[in-house]
Amino acid sequence: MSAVEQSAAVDADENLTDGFNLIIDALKLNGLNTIYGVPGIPITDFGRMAQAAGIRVLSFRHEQNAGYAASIAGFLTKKPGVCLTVSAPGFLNGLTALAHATTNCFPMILISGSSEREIVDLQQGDYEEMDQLAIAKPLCKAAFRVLHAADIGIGVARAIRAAVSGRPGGVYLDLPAKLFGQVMNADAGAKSLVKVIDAAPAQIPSPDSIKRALDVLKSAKKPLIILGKGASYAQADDAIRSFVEKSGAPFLPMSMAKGLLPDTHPQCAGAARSTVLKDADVVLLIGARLNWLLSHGKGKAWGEAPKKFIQIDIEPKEMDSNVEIVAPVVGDIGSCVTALLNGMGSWTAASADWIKTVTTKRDDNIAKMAPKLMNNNSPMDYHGALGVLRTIVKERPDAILVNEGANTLDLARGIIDMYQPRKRIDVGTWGIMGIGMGYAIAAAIETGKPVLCVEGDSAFGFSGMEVETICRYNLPVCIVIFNNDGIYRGTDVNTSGNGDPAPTVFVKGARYDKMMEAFGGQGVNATSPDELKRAVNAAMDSGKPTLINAVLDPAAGSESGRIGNLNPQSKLKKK
Ligand code: ADP
Ligand code: TPW
Ligand code: MG
Repeated sequence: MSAVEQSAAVDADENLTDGFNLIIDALKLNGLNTIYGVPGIPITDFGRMAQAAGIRVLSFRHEQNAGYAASIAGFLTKKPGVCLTVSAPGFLNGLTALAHATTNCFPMILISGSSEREIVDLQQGDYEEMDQLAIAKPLCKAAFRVLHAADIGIGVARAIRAAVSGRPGGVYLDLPAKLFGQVMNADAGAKSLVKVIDAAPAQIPSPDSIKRALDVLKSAKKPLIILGKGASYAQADDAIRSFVEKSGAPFLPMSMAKGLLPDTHPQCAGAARSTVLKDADVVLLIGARLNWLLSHGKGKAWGEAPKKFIQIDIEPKEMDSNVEIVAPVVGDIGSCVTALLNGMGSWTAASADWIKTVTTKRDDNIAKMAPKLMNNNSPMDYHGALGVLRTIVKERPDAILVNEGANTLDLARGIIDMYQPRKRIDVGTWGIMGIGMGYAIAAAIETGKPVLCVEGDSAFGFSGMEVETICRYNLPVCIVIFNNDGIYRGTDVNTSGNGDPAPTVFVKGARYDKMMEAFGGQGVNATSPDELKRAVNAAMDSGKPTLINAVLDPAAGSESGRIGNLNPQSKLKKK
């Protein structure tokens, strides 16, 4: 026997542990107490053992939904959300969510079982063979593989640090099947575990960058503060609010930053978006990228007036990504905003004229919208249905709102005011369909708050099977489906004459509420705003899993909601 074999040999009397237990211990040691996943070879027993050891294991119907759940758990808690998948196909199903987490700067760890290295690397056709590590790498922030039980502690620690430090993102952790059963001395195993100290260290901005930013902000006649989902994520709510209020500047919340300060705050410019983007002279970005969602900081939406940009972000490479940033402030948002606040001294708030222009515009827009929101049409239009939901969210400000669709997304985002931080979660940077049920489940699990999902009928379809999961765990989730018979609208016709439906339309008069009833939840068919209001309130009061099929006029939507302009157009004449 060689020395290595000798040391690996197991003494019958020795106190032992194994890969299964070490992974569980490593997760628990670091406060990762929830796993979202789908069981199967080689992780079925791992799920059972994790559950027995006190980890909450949420078993989904599809890995993509489990992955989205983990990603938003990361956003809501600042701890990496954990998703657990089986090899090859399960891994690939979870990978979309890992890429989504990375794109959205949410901390997440995708843990996947994998086949044996020896067989995968020789491409000998193992069960669910795939070189998962190589495939994951370009789609996430970091990717690691653990081959020895003694390295599990380090592997999990590296995954956690990579996910939450600096700009948060998705991390892949590859665990080959053999690792789970690997045995080692229990004391040595316990010693090999790592409790990560200060996983996301504060990143203090340089004093120069703070001074520069304050000088630029002070010079502004028409300042604007844009709050992004990085600001929500940072959980620096009080500092942000104090800073915004002291500055006196109007603020514009990006979708998932709504509620950081209430949408009804006197400085909120949400309903005067085009005015503030066009006319502002100094724009301060806090945890928001100048990507497509902000028209890259240039072009028509930003008007003719020259602008100076100040940007706060933890990622230095974000600066100057689209336009020149005259005052980059690199650091974590809590530290940066606090430093700005401390440096403000006796601040002269933004000019009264500018605030008046913005609030007048905002109040006009809100007044114009008001009567539309009060209609009681049947079948419903978006405004009638959303008018009701807007009031319900106002009355229940601690509920979490999940929102996806095209018209259903754009109109709900504009109409439903949010009052508290991190209460609105939606399609994010990619405008992705399919986050709905995964987000709803994680929001209920992580926060214990009631969840209201406002879903386009198409959007819902991407994750609809998870209504069974919602019923199985008896979660306080109320799903409202804006059923307009299709993608954008239900009125398209196929001009070919072959009898197929047009590509964007679904079965007319579908009853999604019956899906919920199939699993013992509450299903309701609502045909008017009054019925919708009653059904949502009943669901929120009872906390029972509920699905409301809200019957919308199939002609109510427009192509691609608010972003129809992004569709390429054929220059040729239609035949
Ligand atoms: P939105 O879509 O709301 O505009 P983005 O996802 O584009 O927001 O931008 C979020 C930004 O916030 C990212 O550039 C990310 O690096 C940054 N960020 C995330 N967390 C922090 C933090 N704690 N401190 C500083 N910046 C952060
Ligand atoms: C993963 C493309 C954008 S919006 C949408 C699709 C399919 C559905 C819109 O219809 P819905 O809403 O939900 O019924 P409404 O109110 O306008 O009728 N695949 C993915 N992501 C995206 N964004 C698409 C496709 C898309
Ligand atoms: Mg629809």
